[in-house]
Amino acid sequence: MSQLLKDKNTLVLGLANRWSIAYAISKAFRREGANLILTYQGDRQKDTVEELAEELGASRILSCDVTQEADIRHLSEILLAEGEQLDAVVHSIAFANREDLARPFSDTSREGFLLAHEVSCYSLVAVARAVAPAMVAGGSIMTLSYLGSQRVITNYNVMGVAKAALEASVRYLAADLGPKNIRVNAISAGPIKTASARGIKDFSTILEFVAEKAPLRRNAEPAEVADTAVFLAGNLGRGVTGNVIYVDAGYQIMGY
Ligand code: NAD
Ligand code: IMJ
Repeated sequence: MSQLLKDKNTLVLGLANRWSIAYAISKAFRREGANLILTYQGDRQKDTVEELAEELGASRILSCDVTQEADIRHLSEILLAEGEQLDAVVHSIAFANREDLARPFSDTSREGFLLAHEVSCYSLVAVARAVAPAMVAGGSIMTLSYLGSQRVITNYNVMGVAKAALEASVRYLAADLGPKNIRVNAISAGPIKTASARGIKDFSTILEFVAEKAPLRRNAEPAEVADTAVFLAGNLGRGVTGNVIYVDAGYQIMGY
C-alpha cells in the first residue's frame, strides 16, 4: 500500500524518550511519509529529544511546556510563519503529582486537582486553538486517553477525572472545529510500560491482569496505538470525529 500520510505536515507533542507512545506514533507517521515537527517539555528533555528527532528525521523541534502560554503562542506563531498547512496534531501529554496517584482520591488537594487538569486536559484546548489557524485545508487533532476516565481504577484518581474532562473536551472541540473540517478524537490505550507508568504501584500486575482478561489475551502495543493514530491522521479517518477509539486488545468490553 502506498504511504498513507505522504507529505502531510504533522506535529507531535509529548515525546520524552523511546518508550513514549509519542515515539511510536512519530515513527509510524514517518513510515507513512509524513513531515514531522516535534515538541518537548523543556531543557531536561532537550538532549534526548534532539537525538530522537534526528533519528526520526523530524524537520523541526520546539520546546513547549503546555503550562506556559508563551510557549503555546510561540508554537502557533512558528506554524503560521512556516507558511505551510498543518494536517495532523498528536497531543500525548499528561501529568499529576505522584502523591495524588497513590493516596485516596478524596484527599486530592485543590492545587493537585488543578495541575492535573491544566496539563492533561486544558492543554488540549489551548493546543487546538493554537494549531487550528494553520489547518487551512482541514486537519486531524488527536489525544491519548485511558479507561480510568470511565471506570474507577485503583490509584488513577485525579488522572481519571482529568481524562473524563479530556474526553468531553474532545467532543466539544470536535463540534467547534468540525465546520473547518478539523476532526478531534481520542485514542484510549490499554496499559503500556512507559515512563508515565513506571513507578506506578503494581503496574506489572495490572499488565498481567489485563492480558489475562482481554479478548485478545495480551496487552496493547505502542505500535498498535500508532497505527490507529495513522488512520485518524489521514484520509482513511475522514468520517471520524468526536470519538474515543479503544486500542486495548478489547479489555474495555469485558464484564464478569
Ligand atoms: P510519557 O511519559 O512518555 O509521555 C508523557 C509526556 O507528557 C512526556 O513527554 C512529558 O514530557 C509530557 N508532559 C508532561 N507535562 C508536560 C508539560 N507541562 N508540557 C509539555 N509536556 C508535558 O508517557 P506515555 O505513556 O507515552 O504518555 C502519553 C499519553 O498517553 C498520556 O496522555 C497518557 O495519559 C496516555 N496513556 C498512557 C497509557 C500507558 O499505559 N502508558 C495508557 C493510556 C493512555
Ligand atoms: C497511572 C497511575 C495509576 C494507575 C495507572 C496509571 N494505570 C495506568 C497508568 C493503571 C495504565 C498510566 N496512565 C494511563 C497515565 O495516564 C499516567 C499518567 C501519569 C503518570 C505519572 C507518573 C509520574 C508522575 N506523575 C504522573 N502523572 C501522570 O510524577
